[in-house]
Amino acid sequence: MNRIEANLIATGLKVAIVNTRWNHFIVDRLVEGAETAFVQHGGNTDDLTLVTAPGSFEVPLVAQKLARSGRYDAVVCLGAVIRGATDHYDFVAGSATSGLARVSLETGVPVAFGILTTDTTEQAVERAGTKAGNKGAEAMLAMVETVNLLRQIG
Ligand code: INI
Repeated sequence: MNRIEANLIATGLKVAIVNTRWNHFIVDRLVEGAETAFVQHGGNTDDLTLVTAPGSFEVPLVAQKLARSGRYDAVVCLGAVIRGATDHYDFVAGSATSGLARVSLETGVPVAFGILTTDTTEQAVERAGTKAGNKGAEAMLAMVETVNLLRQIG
């Protein structure tokens, strides 16, 4: 069997990060996690561009513009939609999810879904660098791997 697997070397990659002003006290931790993971894997902070959207609902549109620009190898989207905080949780979380999947498939640029969707603020904090790891770091590494994987497939 032929196998294609990618490494996690971020050297030379250019990545756009989209974050949100909504729930910034949590999302800031995700951004830190993403940046740290990028640098730990050989990336240069100067190759990261951070773009701030109002809320998770707006993230797919911003990600689409960044992906279409041709300037980035991947777009890492970071946010937090917390059920307790809104009646329209399902709509915001649902459109962010399907919007980002669409952007990735339509543009061919890897787009990470690093938007936390949780019932409580506590659960979001746990996933932003405390008890349950840092989903921003995971999203960044998933993008490094995906970019390298697509390059290997050719
Ligand atoms: N946006 C978020 O990113 N997280 C949330 O938890 C949230 N809540 O709770 O409503 C939220 N709403 C704003 C939304 O993303 C849009 O910015 C807004 O609806 C304007 O289009």
